[in-house]
Parts: sequence; C-alpha cells; structure tokens
Amino acid sequence: MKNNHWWKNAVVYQIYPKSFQDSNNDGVGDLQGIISRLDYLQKLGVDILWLNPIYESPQVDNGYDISDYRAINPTLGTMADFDQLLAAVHQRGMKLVMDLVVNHTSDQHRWFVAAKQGHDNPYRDFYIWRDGKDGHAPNNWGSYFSGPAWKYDPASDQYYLHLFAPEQPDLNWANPKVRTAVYEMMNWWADKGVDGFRMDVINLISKPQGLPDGPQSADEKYATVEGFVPNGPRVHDYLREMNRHVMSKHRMITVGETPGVTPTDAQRYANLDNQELNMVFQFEHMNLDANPNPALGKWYDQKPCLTDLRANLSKWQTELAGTAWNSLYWNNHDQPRVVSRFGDVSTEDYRVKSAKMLATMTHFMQGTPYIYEGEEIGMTNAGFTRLADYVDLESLNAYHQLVEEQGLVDGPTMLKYLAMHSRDNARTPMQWDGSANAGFSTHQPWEKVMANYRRINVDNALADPNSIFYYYQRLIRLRHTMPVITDGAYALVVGNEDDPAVFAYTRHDQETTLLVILNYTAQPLERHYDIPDTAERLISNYHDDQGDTLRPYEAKVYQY
Ligand code: TEU
Repeated sequence: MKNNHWWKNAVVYQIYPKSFQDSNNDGVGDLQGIISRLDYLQKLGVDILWLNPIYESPQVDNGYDISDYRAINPTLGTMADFDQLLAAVHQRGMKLVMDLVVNHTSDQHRWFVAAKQGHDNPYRDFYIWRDGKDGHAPNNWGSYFSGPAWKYDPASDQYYLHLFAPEQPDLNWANPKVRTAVYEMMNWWADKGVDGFRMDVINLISKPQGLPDGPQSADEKYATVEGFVPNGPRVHDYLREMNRHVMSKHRMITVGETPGVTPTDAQRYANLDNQELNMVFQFEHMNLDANPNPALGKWYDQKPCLTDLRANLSKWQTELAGTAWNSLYWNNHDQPRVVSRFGDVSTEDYRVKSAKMLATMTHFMQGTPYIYEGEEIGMTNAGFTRLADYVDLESLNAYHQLVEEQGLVDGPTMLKYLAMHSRDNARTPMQWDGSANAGFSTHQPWEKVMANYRRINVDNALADPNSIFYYYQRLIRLRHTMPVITDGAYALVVGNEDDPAVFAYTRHDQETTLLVILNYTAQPLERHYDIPDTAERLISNYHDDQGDTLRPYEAKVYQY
C-alpha cells in the first residue's frame, strides 16, 4: 500500500515506558500502566504514541541494548500485554510507533553470543570485528558514551566496534544477512499492527569505508565520531532497500533519529517522494549552546540566544518546505526539560507562561510535533545535586572519564553540568498527582521522583482551565482543524531577523494568515506589527491583549 501522508497533521506523544506509570508496583513503569492512562492521552488529543524500547534487554542503556527483538522486557509486561495495548490504542483511533534500535544490539543478543564463539561462526560477520594495530584498537574512534569505541575480545584476539557502550556492539550492515534479518523483524511487528518506527541513530548504520582514523585534537583521548561517522557512504542505499522491503508494504510513519544532519541531508532522508523515511530528528537547535570548553565537548551551560535559535528553526522551515518534512520537538528522553532550558522556572507564573510560549513556537511551525511525556504539564529538570542520584550511563561515564580518569573538570563543576544536561532530567517518573511517588508507583521508583511533584502534576493540571495541559490540547486541536498549520508557507516577519527578544513569524495559505508573536524573555517590551483590523486572536498565554505591549513570555497568534 502506498504511503499517502496520512500522518501529516498528526501529533505524536512520546512515552518513556519505565517512567510513565507503574501498574504492579515494582517501581518501574509498564505496559498495563500505559493502558491505564490512555484516556488521559486521548483527552490531550494526540494521534500517535511512540514508545521507547520495550523489548527484552539487560537495560545497560535503558532498553537501547536489545537482546531479543521479538520479546517484551518482562519488567514491562508480556506479549499479551502488548497486544492488549495495541488493540486499546487502535480502539481509541490512535496509532502506536515502536522504537527500532538496529545500529547495534545488546551483547546478550543470541547473534552476538554466537558471534563471540569464534571466527568461523555464521554470526561472526553480523558484527564488526577487526585485528588490533600494534597492540592497540584498530582505529582511534571514541564512543558516544566516553572511552574507546572498540572492545578487545581475548578469546578471538580481535576487537569489536561499539559506537555506544561496550554492551552495545554495532551490527554490520554491509552484511546482507543482517539487513534481511532486520527487515523480517520489522515486517513481523508491522504485521502485528504496529503503525511505524522511530529509528534509533539510523544515520550511523553505514560506516566509513575502511574504518580510517578520524580527526583528533591534541586534548582529545579519542577521535569524536560525531564529526565523521554519521551519514556513511551506503546509508541511503540501505534505507531505500528497507523502504522497499518494509515501509512500502504497510501504512506506516517513520522517523529517523539522525544526529549531525543538515537540511541537505534531511532532504534525502525525509524526501516527500517516500523512498526512505517520512522525517528525521535533527539536533541543531538542541546544540546551539554547546559549551566551548573542549573537555566538556557537547555539554552546555546556557540558554541559547534567540537570534541563533530563530535563525536555525527558520532555516529548517524554509529549506525543507516542499521537498521534505520536519519533525518539531523540544524534548525527548535524551534532552533536559525544555522549560528549564529554554524557558524560565524562576517563578510558577513564568514556568507556565514560558512553557506555553515555547509550545506556541513549535506547534505553529510546519512539520510533525512530538510531545515528550510530562512536557504537557511543564515538568522541569530533576534538580539532582548528588552523583548518587544519577542513573544514566552517559552521565555516569562522563563523570568518571572527565573528573576521575582525565581530571579535566572538578567534581562540583561536573555536577553543575549534569544538573543542566544529564539525560536523567527527562527520565524522572511522570507526575500524576500529589500522593506518594507522584502517583507513579507505591514502590520506591527506579529513578527519583522530583521534589516539585505536589505542585506540578496531572491532577492539578486537569483541575486548572489555564494549565499548560489545556493549552497543548488547544494547540493540537488547532492543528487538526486548520490546514494552514500543516500546509501553509512559513515566513519570518520582515525586520524580525535580529530582534534579540521577540520571535515573529507567519504561516499563510490562500485563505488564511497566522501571525505568531513570541516574547522569549521576562522583559516587558514594545513591538509594533501591522495587523489588519479584522484579525482575531486565535490563542495566547495571556487573557487580554495589550496590543504593542508584550508582557513576560507573552505568546499570541493572530488569524486573518
Ligand atoms: O541516542 C543517540 C545519541 O545521539 C545520543 O548519544 C545523544 O547524543 C545523547 O544521548 C545526548 O545526550 C540514541 C537514543 O536516543 C539514546 O537514548 C541511546 O542511548 C542511544 O541512541 C544508543 O542507542
């Protein structure tokens, strides 16, 4: 069946199953927990649910290390629970998207267990093995999670490649048997009724020819693979092949996680011709504030300035228009909470106002919006102050490498960065109500519940007509009912390019123009925009309209 872009005006809600809702009170969220919250998601109005990996996994990287692609992690439930969830989602007219993690498997996957048996094993070539060079790793690549990207296997006297943790060996996509096995597995889920895939680091599957050393600066222990491994030579061949074998046969939505892509790359991955993926997650707007300290690499410590943010978001809007499709997101399970990062949590009023302002910024753009669990109630960063509170291996590895092994950063400074950057910020349990553990579980949760849960929770949000929740609900309804939000042309308001505080853009089609005005700051400001007398205010985070006066974090959208 040909994909007919049915998903174009859909809104996706991302669920991190371990942290969403625990039904059996073991401290870990599960599939029955998700089922019990479907009414809530339906009330919000989202169309598609994307679940982070729920497969069998030793959980070294919270499920991104899969040991069986066709089994459910027992902590989350059974295959019967999954079938029940899928049916319940479909019954409500929603769709379900699974996470597809096929750049690597777990080292406990039967393919890797077999591969380790030795050179002659038929599964050896499912992974990337190389001899060492003069007693060292085959090349200078560093892993995304700190340390080297190669692990030595004494039994066979070879190294295997792992771009992430050593427990996440990279699959060898150059081997056609690997590709066939992956496509079969995808079709197996599609035949079950799954509506699509979010593809983990899918632009890493094709490795540079010959695996050469990468550029490495004097102060780096390993070469930073982010710079030269993504978008390898055969990646588009593989995705086209995957598309022919899988996507073209089902009515699916696909989104590729593609760190390091530019709009030009995205035009190939997510071209509207449907030969590869429907859209990608790009990260440029997440990395505008990269810390210049080389020891800290991609770690950041400040809110990006509006001029950079606007230029970047506008570039993606303009360059993909008519040729490819954008994803629109502020948050996911790897990113700190947007209201703490780009917004303002210094007062309760500013938290609510800035969360709505940021939602307005992306939800009126062209593309598919993704809402990450808790974003719709303005959940904040975790506020952890002790290393002992962190669970995520990326954070812990970075601390050990930078502070303890290399001595490049002192402990208190590193804790400061973790508080701003750690992936744990996004993974604290969903805050449902004011009861113990925020209504997530009666058992001590696997990750600490935030101290602010009695104030910030779903119960309070549902009881308050001015809550962030109801604002998101309205944004979603507007997307469903106004074609201009899906299809209209994007333009920056002339003269707005260098405004350090206000972002103003329009969307328009033959009938309608929308003018979006956003005060990115806590300062009251005066700005004049030409607005026809017939214009109506479609949505705003303030009750009244004070014309040219913009109050702190004011967001308003006019329709004419
Ligand atoms: O993330 C890929 C990725 O690029 C991350 O390394 C990201 O840069 C980092 O986490 C930001 O702090 C994907 C998944 O989303 C992530 O959860 C997994 O750990 C990773 O792949 C390995 O599967």
